[in-house]
Amino acid sequence: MAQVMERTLLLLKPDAVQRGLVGDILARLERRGLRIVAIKMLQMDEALAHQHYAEHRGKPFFHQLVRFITSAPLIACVLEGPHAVEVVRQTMGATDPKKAAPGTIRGDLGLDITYNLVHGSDSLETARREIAIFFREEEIIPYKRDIDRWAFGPEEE
Ligand code: 3AN
Repeated sequence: MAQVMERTLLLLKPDAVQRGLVGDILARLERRGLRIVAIKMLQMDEALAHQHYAEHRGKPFFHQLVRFITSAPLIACVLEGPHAVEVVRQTMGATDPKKAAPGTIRGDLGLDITYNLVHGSDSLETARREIAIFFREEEIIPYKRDIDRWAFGPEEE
């Protein structure tokens, strides 16, 4: 059966970098079977944060969120695989780590709703918009792995 291949944006937020959890978090998603097709470290400035979090402008937590996300470097990556958007969201756990299920990234590693370690696109449409904020097309490297047929199922794309 043909697989629905998707790309999604994952941010390892400043708290993940500061706490030395980058490897742990990426390992969980790699072990799940997803393929990293782009990755970089950067520090977001206010303009980029406003663009990325445009949907939250006006909400009471917006300024705190922008202050946090711009406060230190983060890692941005593009992950690819069947149903990647849903798989990443599910592996992240609920937005509020207090409510996130054990076994998820936030449920295992987080406590606070602002310092919640990761961001993942919430739909395919959002993923396209968010990936374009962080990566130029030539920074995304399409490739196949020998294990893809074992991780993705018998047929890719
Ligand atoms: P998610 O990161 O799970 O997609 P969103 O997109 O609803 O959640 O929220 C984006 C970010 O805004 C969250 N990761 C969190 O840091 C922050 N946030 C969301 N809701 C709240 C809230 N009620 N109080 C404080 N911060 C919040």
